[in-house]
Formats: sequence, C-alpha cells, structure tokens
Amino acid sequence: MGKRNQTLGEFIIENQEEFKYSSGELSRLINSIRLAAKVVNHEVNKAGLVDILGAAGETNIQGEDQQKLDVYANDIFIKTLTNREIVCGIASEEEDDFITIQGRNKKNDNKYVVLMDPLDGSSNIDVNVSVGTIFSVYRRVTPAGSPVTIEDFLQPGKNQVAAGYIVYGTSTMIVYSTGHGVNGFTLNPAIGTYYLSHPNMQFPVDGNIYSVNEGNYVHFPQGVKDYIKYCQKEEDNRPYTSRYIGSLVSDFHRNMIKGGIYIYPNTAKDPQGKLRLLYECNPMAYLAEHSGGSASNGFERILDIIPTELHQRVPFFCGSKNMVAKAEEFMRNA
Ligand code: AHM
Ligand code: MG
Repeated sequence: MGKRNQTLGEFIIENQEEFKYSSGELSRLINSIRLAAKVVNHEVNKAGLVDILGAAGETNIQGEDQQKLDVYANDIFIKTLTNREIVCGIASEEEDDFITIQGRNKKNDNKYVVLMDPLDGSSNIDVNVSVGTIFSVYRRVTPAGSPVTIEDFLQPGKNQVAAGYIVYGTSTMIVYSTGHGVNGFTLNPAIGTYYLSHPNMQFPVDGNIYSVNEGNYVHFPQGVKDYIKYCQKEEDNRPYTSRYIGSLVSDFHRNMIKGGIYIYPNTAKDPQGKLRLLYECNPMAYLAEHSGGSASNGFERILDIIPTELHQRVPFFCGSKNMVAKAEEFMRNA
C-alpha cells in the first residue's frame, strides 16, 4: 500500500506487480490517463477566461480554434491513448460508436478497452462548478489479433480491471482502483505532479447525506419518494443533510469521504434514468464496492447488469452500504 506524499508515478511502479495482469500494460494505461488529465485540467482551469480567450467555435487571439471543453477532453483522452498504442478500443459518451485501435504494426494485439465519459457534468463549467472525467478498463473478450467488436465493450461491470475518475475541483484529484483498494492523488499544479493524498479510501458504511435532484420529485417512483421522506424524518440521526452538486463525480467524491447516497432514479420523463451504465455507473459502482460502498439500480447490483447497448441508461443508487440497502428496501416495498 502506498505512502502518503508518494507521487502517482512512484505508486504505479511500486504496485505494478499487484495488478491482475502484470505485463505493465495496465500501468502504462493509467499513466496515459494521468497525462491526459493534466492537459484537460489546464484547459478546464482556463474556462472562466472564455470571454477573453474566445468561446467555443470561435477563433482566439492567437488564431487557434476554440473547442467546447467536452469535445476537447474527448479528443485529448482519445489521442493520448491512441498515440501510445496501449489499448485496442475506446468507447466514449461523446462518440456514437466505439473506436478500434489496431496498435503496433496493425497487429490488434493490445489487451484493454477503455470506456469513458471525458467531461461529465460539463454544463457546470459555465458557472465555475466542479466537473470530472470518468474511466473504466476491461480486458477484451474476443481473441487478440483481430479488431475489437461490440462484445468487448458490452461486458458486465464486474469484469472491470480498473476504473477511476478525475475531479477538477478546488484541487484536481485522480481517484482510481485496479482492484486493490481505492487511492486518491492530488495534483500540485505548480509542478504538474500528483501526490498520494488519500490512501486506501473507505466509503463509510453509514452516512447522513442524500444527493438527488429533488426538483424531479413528482416524477420519481414511489420507492424513491418514500426513501426521501425517510431521509427527512426527524428520528434517530435524521433528518439527513441534502447535498446535490449536479456533477456526479463531485457528488460521489464527497459522499465517499463523508458518507452518503447518490440517487438518479428513473422518472416519468426518463424511464431508464439519465446516467449511462457503461461510462458513468459501472466505474463509480466499481470504486464504491472496492472502498466498501455499494451500487444498485434499486433492485439489483449495478456490476451484475449485462449491457445490451453502448449508451444504455440505468437508474443509479450508489453510496454508503447501509444507505443503499435502505433505499432498496423502500423500492422493494413500494
Ligand atoms: P452529462 O453526462 O450530460 O454531463 O450528465 C450527467 C450529469 C451528472 O454528472 C449529474 O449527476 C447529473 O447529470 C445531473 O443531472 P440533473 O441536472 O438532471 O440533476
Ligand atoms: Mg456524463
């Protein structure tokens, strides 16, 4: 286990042999994500200067075209992973279809596929609120030597070999797991180095924060309505505190540190909820479970769901174990 203040680079080298498939490829993959995240971080931090530097679609004073930040982040992550020839395929919330990467000598011999949401919560950018990147890594299931197929991407979340997020907040952090605990690293922007600031993160088993967009209350299923009323009831250690940033990565991050539950249920308008199983829910569920929390669609474990399409949506209940169990109880009994 890493020591506080160790750099992310040192941590990756030291823990390489713990990785399930220790050919070094997964370490190089995490390294690429670390690099891309620094580039995106730099751009996200300049977002408030948009009126000065030029808005999306405009040409700035240096003659450079300005891109929307989510498009920019998508390009940077894809380019970094493609150029280093580390993965055999990428699926992104920003792309309609998956991308095939043939790799060195067009041999299609790389093992891993990456699925990501390059800039989640991007509507928060205009108001200077935290956003994040979410990523998820699987071993391909089709044999190496031929291009990846949709099967390689439609795997249940329990097959993930790594997952993580970057939160571009008051500090920029990368939090990830390769199945041996969850560790958080904070970027020192002055020197561009991430330091292990949150070793072996643990989701508190109980919590007193609930995070849900209550504006949609009338459209929620009865079980969620009942659970919200339970959270608000004056009894035992309740009422709980309500905190909702509207940026999944930040809401999850706070709840993992303090103890809480995040809910994005199905609604009358969105019968499958809003969040994407492959790009958002599976990686967060993996991090929750590897830190002692849990994640459910209200009735079953997120990581057990067999996906049928890339952009599939799913209701999401994620956080402190006992809180998720209680919310599921209300769903079952509604
Ligand atoms: P996005 O992928 O379009 O950015 O949407 C995902 C975001 C999550 O980060 C956040 O938790 C949720 O959407 C907020 O949705 P809402 O505004 O409906 O509450
Ligand atoms: Mg998103």
